[in-house]
Amino acid sequence: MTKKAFIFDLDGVIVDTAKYHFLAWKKLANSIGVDFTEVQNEQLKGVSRVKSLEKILTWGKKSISEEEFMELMSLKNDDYLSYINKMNENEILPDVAKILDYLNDMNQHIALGSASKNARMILQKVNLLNKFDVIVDGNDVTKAKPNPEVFLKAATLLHCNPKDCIVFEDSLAGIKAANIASMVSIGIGDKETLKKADYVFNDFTEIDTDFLNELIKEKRT
Ligand code: B16
Ligand code: MG
Repeated sequence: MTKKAFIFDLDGVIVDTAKYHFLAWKKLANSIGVDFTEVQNEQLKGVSRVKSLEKILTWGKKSISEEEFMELMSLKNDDYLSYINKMNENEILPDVAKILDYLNDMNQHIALGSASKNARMILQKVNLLNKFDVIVDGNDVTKAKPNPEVFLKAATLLHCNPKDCIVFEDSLAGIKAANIASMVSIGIGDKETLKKADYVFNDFTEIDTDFLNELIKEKRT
């Protein structure tokens, strides 16, 4: 049987760092007189740091110099890292570790496909770094999700056909990227937001081994 590659997004899938991104962006935006809603925040999920700030500036109709742009990105990241530094294994989302172990026991490939430049540090903090065969993060790609570069790079590194890859994602941008790459897309989160996914679950506690076994066995042409 062909070995499948299970590609996990990080923020919002393995750990709930999405809430820390939200807090840090909100604080930064407010400091320059811009505000945005939780609904707008959905558009920041899965997209790069640069793209996120560009969106916030567009929402606030602000234009700033290149130098200020770099300064704001660094302020946001410093604030975000203050949350990350306090993370530990207790912040791994329910049943994620169990599913990683099961896929490992079933001898499947396991990869990370994240837009975050802080991905390795976060995995280290929650003690999951050694669970991944391959890590592709924001330092390895030039095109942000919904461009499928991050997932295709993981597939290439694992010598896997994209059709044999399964992506777990919490963002609409990430689901679109998986679909464009012809991978199986599994949304983790809200059914309405992620309706473009092949399957959607609220969280990993809803995913059982029967479902995983089906994905492992499935032959896609
Ligand atoms: P950083 P993911 C993404 O991670 C986040 O969802 C997104 O909100 C963030 O802007 C992006 O990483 C960049 O993160 O500032 O740490 O480089 O969901 O693709 O794992
Ligand atoms: Mg995410």
